[in-house]
Amino acid sequence: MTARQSPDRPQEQRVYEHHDYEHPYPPADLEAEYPFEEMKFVSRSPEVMAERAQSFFDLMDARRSPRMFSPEPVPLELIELAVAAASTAPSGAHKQPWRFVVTGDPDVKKAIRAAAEEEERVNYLDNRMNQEWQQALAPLGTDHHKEFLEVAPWLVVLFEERYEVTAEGERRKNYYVKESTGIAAGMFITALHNMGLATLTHTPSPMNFLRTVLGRPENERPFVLFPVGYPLPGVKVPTLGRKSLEEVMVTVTKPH
Ligand code: IYR
Repeated sequence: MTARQSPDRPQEQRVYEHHDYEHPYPPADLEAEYPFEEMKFVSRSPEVMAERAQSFFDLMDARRSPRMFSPEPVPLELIELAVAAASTAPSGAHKQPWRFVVTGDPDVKKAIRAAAEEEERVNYLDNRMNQEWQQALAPLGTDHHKEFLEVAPWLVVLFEERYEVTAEGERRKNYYVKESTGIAAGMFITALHNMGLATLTHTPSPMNFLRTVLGRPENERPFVLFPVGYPLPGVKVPTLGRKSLEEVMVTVTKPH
């Protein structure tokens, strides 16, 4: 379908075209100092929007987190594209305070597995996770074995960049680091799922060992570890429902 035949409609055809802002953005003096450009935006018909909304929901609703991965190799280019997509995430003051550290090296993966299993042994077997926590995990059946850390072709460790270090070695503050990195994490998972790869949001705890094993600097703190690859054929996942829309969304119709 060419752009001309597309059912998407041009911006000018929207019903509500104008609003005269009292405080237009950007103010002229700002635009004189910093570069601005017109936002590109694809305007779509309600029918096309509904179609896309439904198919995106269907896609996302089919995402699951396997705990056994296939050793089948995955081209690094796919991981790079997922990271690039994740890195389009909005972030505090546009600081993009994240780093995706990627390894497929068997020795690095082995070291990560060993350290993660050691921590988890304490969590599960020495009850560092209290009873309530362990009971909450019971339906998932997780334990201290983390074999997937060696089997999955790629491990991607997402670090939050607590502060930036400039080329001159000076510290610059980052803002809303956890929120920004969390959004990037969600977009990474979405990008992987959309391209046909699987991942598990894994949080070995505590996970500071990842900084040491991966040789990352002091300003980076591990946020989440993603084994990435194909699910082991036939792998089982817990039968889980999802909260209904009524449980996760509230519409407010008048001021309180
Ligand atoms: N970090 C442990 C425990 C664990 C905690 C939560 I919350 C989970 O959703 C799953 C596992 C582990 O990785 O096994």
